[in-house]
Amino acid sequence: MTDAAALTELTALVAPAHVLTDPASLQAYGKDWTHHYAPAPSAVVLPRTVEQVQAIVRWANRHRVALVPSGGRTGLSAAAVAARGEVVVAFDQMNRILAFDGVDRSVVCQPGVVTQQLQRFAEEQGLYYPVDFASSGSSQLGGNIGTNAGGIKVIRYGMTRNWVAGLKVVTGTGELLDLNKGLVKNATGYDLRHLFIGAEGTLGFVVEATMRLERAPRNLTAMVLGTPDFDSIMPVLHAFQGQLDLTAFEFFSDKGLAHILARGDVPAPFASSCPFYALLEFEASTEAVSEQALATFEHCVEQGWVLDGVMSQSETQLRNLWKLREYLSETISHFTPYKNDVSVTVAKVPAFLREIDAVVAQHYPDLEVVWYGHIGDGNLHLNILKPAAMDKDAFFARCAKVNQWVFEIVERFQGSISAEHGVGMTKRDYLHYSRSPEEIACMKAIKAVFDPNGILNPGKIFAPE
Ligand code: S2G
Ligand code: ZN
Repeated sequence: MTDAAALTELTALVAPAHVLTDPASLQAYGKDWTHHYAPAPSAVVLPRTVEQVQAIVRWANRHRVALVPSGGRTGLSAAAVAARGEVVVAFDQMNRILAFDGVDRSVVCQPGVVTQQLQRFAEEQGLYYPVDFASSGSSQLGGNIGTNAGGIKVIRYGMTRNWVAGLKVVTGTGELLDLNKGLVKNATGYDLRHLFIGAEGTLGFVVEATMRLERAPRNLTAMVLGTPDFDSIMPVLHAFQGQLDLTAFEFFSDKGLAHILARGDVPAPFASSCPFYALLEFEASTEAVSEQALATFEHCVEQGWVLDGVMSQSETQLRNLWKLREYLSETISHFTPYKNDVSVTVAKVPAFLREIDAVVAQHYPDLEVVWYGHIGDGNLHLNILKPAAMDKDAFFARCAKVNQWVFEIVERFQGSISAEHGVGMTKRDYLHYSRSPEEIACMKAIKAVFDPNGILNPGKIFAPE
């Protein structure tokens, strides 16, 4: 817990109104979208400048106070949860777009810029910021960079990492590093920016990011295709990838679709009901491309991989088809789902899916399992829904038991126990299934370089020593 004298000193570093200790603020700022840990910070501080962030980090070193970075609080691994009296450093007041360069197609942003704010700014310049996911309306760039956020366009545009041209970070000793400065080419030793991207605020806090933008896509068109089983989905991916430059390839199960249709505000893609659905997207830049897409659809039907399908004919229909996938996370959230976010190389997906599905069916015969994810990237989201009558802790304990079987399969397939949601606290006990002891030792050595007193987001990625 942070003592009164230290808090008085902290308050002097920022505007008094920017240190919060009331219970409502502690609850609101001390959490993310996970439900595993009760938020319990001792204070929340909202810096407005880089210099204030540096002063806060130096203050934390003097008083040995742990700091937890907080952005849009949409994280899914408890990486931004303050559960042990830490001080939350919330970047909501650092939310401005500082500069734009049309020649470099670069935007200089503060960490509190909301993802959707950057997407809209790019559109206003006739350009495109191509990292997108369900929470983009509230997630912040600093958090996207801290977790190397992925989402629904990775198959064509990659992860957040691919779009960071420059990064200013404040390290655990309070020093400011200005990394890569927006350069396209810079072969001058280690590219340190990539250490901080995906480090979940454990090596340094992002205080400014130079993001690259892409040309705007032309006439995006989506198809939703009903498939008879898991095994048919990957041949559909390969058939379409052989003919089109896909911007997305997602999947979801019939259970996922049922929850979406139960909302009553999203139309069904077509009349028939199928066990699984693929959602793919491409630029119908010419009539020939659209005809190729339809021909490939016919081929997939002939092969028995597809039972039914629809292609968007308008912007509205494109958006409605995407709602079938993008609304899933929010729609099932009130079932307090136990979430797994795993990945393997795309070639291994069919065999991997078969094994995981068998283990899940064996251990959760009585629980509802909802499958969806970015299957074109080899990334699957496995959500186990909590029955209303089941106690949350008992439910999480039961699901955690199954983790060992799920993660043993992930390890055997040389996959990742966390494809895009990060490690945080929810996955730190399983890190060894995807990272070797030597790798973990190197990561801890790097942590000691940038945060020698261990005040930056301790207990995240690695269990407390
Ligand atoms: C998705 C969002 C969070 C989740 O929908 O792709 O990454 O797993 C997820 O519900
Ligand atoms: Zn996802």
